[in-house]
Amino acid sequence: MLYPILTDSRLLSDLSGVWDFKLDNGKGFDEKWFEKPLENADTMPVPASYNDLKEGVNFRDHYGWVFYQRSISVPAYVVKSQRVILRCDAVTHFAKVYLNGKCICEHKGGFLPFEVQINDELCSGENLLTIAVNNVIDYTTLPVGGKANMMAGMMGGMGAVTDGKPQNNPNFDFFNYCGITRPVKIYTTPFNYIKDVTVVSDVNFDNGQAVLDYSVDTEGDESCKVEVFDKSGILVAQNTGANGSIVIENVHLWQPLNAYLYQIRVTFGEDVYVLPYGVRTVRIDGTRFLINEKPFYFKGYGKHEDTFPNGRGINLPMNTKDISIMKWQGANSFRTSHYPYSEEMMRLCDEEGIVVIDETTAVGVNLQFGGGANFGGEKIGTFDPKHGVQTQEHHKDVIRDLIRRDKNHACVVIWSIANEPDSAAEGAYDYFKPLYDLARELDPQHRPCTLVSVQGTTADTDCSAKLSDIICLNRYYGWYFGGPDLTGPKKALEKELLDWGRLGKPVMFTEYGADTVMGLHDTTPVMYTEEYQVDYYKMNHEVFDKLDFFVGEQVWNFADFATSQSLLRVQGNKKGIFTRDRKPKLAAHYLKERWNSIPEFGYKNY
Ligand code: GCB
Repeated sequence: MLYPILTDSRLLSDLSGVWDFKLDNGKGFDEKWFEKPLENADTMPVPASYNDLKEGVNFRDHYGWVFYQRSISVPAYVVKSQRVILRCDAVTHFAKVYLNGKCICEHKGGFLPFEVQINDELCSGENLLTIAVNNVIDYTTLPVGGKANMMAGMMGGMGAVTDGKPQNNPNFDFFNYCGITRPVKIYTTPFNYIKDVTVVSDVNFDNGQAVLDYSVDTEGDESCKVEVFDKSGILVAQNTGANGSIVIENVHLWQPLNAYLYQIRVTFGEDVYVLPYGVRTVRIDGTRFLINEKPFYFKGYGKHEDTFPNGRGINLPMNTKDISIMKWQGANSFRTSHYPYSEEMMRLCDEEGIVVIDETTAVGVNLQFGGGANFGGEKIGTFDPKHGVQTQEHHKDVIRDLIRRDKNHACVVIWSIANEPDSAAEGAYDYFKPLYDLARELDPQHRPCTLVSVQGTTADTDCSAKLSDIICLNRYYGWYFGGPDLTGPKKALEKELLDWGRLGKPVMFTEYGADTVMGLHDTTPVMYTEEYQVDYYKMNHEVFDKLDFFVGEQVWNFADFATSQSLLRVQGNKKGIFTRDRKPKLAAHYLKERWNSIPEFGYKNY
C-alpha cells in the first residue's frame, strides 16, 4: 500500500487539527450521532490518543466507543476529474467511518492504515465526517484482552475491582491508548492510476551492480515508465513496462547507520508516484545474520510509541529525538514492539540507517501470564479451539496489511510474527505455522521471520525453534528470575543460551531489563537503583560476548512508558534506559560506551 504523497499528479490534504469529540454513553448508535453535529462535544486533537488529554478516570479508562467529527469539503473540479481517497493511518482499535451519515467503511486493528474512495459520497459544500472508534480488546482482538487486570493478578490474584462496570484488561504490559492516533488524509489520483509498487533488489558484490526487479500494480490502460534517480537527482537507470528489471552500476548501498536512498519515480499515464528506496541485501547464513553479505550485530532497543500527553499518538519531534539519542549511543536498531509503528517512523529509519525488526500487533496471545491471572485464574489452553484465543484469522490479516505497507523499506530486516505468545503450548505450532508460511509467501524480499519468545520456553519446547529463521529471546535473568544476587542468574542464562545455540541458528535478545527509578542510587547495587541496572546489563553482556552465535542485544526498554496500574508498576514501566522525557539514566552512559566500541559488522570475528 502506497504512502500518500504530493506528486505531479496527486493532491494531498492532511485533516490533522482539532475535531469535535464525544465519549459514547451507550446511546451513540441508537441516537445516530454520526448523522448530525455532535451535541455538547468536547474538543480533541487528531492525531493523538485521547486518554491523557482530559482529566478524570472515566475519561482515561473509558471502555467502548467514542465519536470524532469534523466537516470536510473537496473542490468540485477535483471530485469530477480525480479519484478522491480518504485514508486513516491508524485508528485504535476498531473504526467505523461515516460520511454524511452513511457508513462508508469499517476497519479492525489499531496500527495499520486503511482507505476508501469517497467520490460518490461527497456532496458539494460541507460534508459531515464522523469516525466512531472502539477500544475494546478481548480474545478475538490483537492485542489480546482478558478478564482481569494482568499485573494486579500477578501480585496475588486480586484481579480488578470493576464495580460491575465493563473495563479493558490488557493481556500485555502497556497502556491501552486509543483514538485516532495517526493522521487522517485525503489524497487524489487520476482515474487510471498506480495502485502499488514493489521493488526487490539483488546485488553483485564483485562488480557493484544491482538488479532491481520491479512490478507496478495499476488500474487502467496506460504506458508505464520507471526511472531511478540517485541522491543528487541524477537519472541512473530506467525502464518501461509495468514489470521488469533495472540495472544500477556502481550501486550505492543502504548500510546500517550509513543510509543511502534512491528515488524511484513511476509514471503511469498521467499518474506519478515517487518511492524512496534503499538497496541492500539480507540473509541468514548458519548462525550469522548478514546485511550486504557482512555479519551484522544488532545493538539497540525494544521501544514503544509512547509519549506524554500524546499517548500513542504520532510524535514526529520525539521520533527524531529518539533516533538522535540512539545514534549518540552507537545503537543501530530497534524492534517495533508490540505493533507496527507509524509510516513516518519507518521512512525516517530508511533515511537514518536504523535497522528495524517489524512486529505485528500480536501481543498477549498467551493465556498463561501470571498463572492465567488475567483470565480469572482459569487454566485455559491458549490455543484451545473453543475457549482459547480466536485470533488466527485476524492475525493473518495483520500480517497481510503489514507486509503490504512495509515491504519496500530497506530498514526492515526481520518480520516478528508475535511477541511472547504461548509458543510452547499445545496447538502453538499449528497456530503459527500458517502465519510464517503466509509471511514468507507475501514478502517479495523473503526477509527472515521470527517470533519473540517468552521466558520459560526452551529450545526443545518452543515452536519458534522449528519455525523461526533467527531466535529472538526475551529473558529477565536477574530481574523477574533471580536477583539481586546476579551469580545464579548468570549461570542459568549461559546454560539456556548454550541450549539455543545448538539449533545452529543465529540467536539474539529482543528484551532484557530491570526496572529503575531515575534518581534512586546506592553504593551497593540494590534493585530499582540506577547502579543495579548497570550491573544487570554488565552481567548479561559478559555472557553474550562469549557466544559466537549470539548476534544482537536489544535492551528493554528505550524509555520508561505508561502501563496499566499495579503494584509492580511505578507510574508505568521503569525499565527505560531513558526516562519518559528522554533523560539518560546511568545505564545510558554505560551502553553508550559499550555500543560505540562494538562495530556494526564483524563483531564476533567471523
Ligand atoms: C515482557 C514484555 C514487555 C514487558 C516486559 C516487562 O516480556 O514483552 O511487553 O513490558 O516484559 O517489563 O515486564
